[in-house]
Amino acid sequence: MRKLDEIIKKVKDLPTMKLAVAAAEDIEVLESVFSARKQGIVEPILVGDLEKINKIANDLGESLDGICIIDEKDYFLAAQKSVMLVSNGQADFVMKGILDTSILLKAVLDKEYGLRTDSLLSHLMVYEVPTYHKLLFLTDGGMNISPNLEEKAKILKNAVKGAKALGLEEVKVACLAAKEKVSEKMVATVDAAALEEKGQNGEFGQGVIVEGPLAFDLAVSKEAAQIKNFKSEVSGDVDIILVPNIEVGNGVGKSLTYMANAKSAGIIMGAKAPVVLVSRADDAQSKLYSIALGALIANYK
Ligand code: COD
Repeated sequence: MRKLDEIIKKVKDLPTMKLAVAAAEDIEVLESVFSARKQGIVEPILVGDLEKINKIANDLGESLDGICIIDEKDYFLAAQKSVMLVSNGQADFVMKGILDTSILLKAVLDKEYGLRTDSLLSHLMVYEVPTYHKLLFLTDGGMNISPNLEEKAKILKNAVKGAKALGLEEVKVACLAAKEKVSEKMVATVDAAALEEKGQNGEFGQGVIVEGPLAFDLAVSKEAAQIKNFKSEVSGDVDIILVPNIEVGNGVGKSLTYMANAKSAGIIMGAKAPVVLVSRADDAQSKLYSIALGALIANYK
């Protein structure tokens, strides 16, 4: 896939998924949800301030007829109720509305009603970068702060699942570091080499090629690899970039968005259901891409 629109196209042919929206009273959140509903991608359940939801729908010229709304002004309770809709099977996945990310993540992680599994929850972004020939996954720049090797392996498994949900049969992974040689002083290089070995042992499944450590230029540019005489099966054709910590992931992602005009979709993987985690700065189209990504993964068993 080259464009995020292709995710929308793909998901339109799949069964409509029920989406619980936590604190839905936000114009761009509702605009994206209405658009996803019209395209048959989701049937929303809006949890939030009914009065504000009504007003926004009115301003957008949209009807709320046939849409289930749960009136809840408190953000913590809106997060809790939305997550519970998923854990009790009334919704297929959940989306962050106007509330703080941490409020929703804490509800998702709740031991009683949350959506925890044995795996680690992690953030996965998909970028459509004008200068790159295919969609690029980036993980984890949004949830796990400083993962150890075992956690990185779990984050990578979540990302591979996301890539396979999009239909990729062969998945090329670069484990990012500041250089290609392993240095005991740089834990990112040591972990990246260990992940490459795990990949060679088949830990991430068939058709998944993991290389590391790789600096960013070698991950995305075949020419850079040739100039540096670096032999690689993934250079210049990477699908997933696994970053060593949240700061690198956040910085790379925001650079793509603000300096390279990339479009993006974002999601939390590893829970019982996908969690659509949009940023307040995202426009309605970007939020729609994230909803479509969530619906695609919710459909993927
Ligand atoms: N996957 C599974 N379980 C987890 C995870 C995870 N990624 N993180 C925590 N847990 C479990 C723990 O094992 C524990 O049982 C419980 O949840 C609470 O753990 P804490 O105390 O470490 O977690 P919290 O509630 O203080 O914080 C969890 C957050 C995800 C909120 C925290 O890791 C965080 O703030 N991450 C960064 C989010 C962020 O600010 N992103 C910035 C860009 S959007």
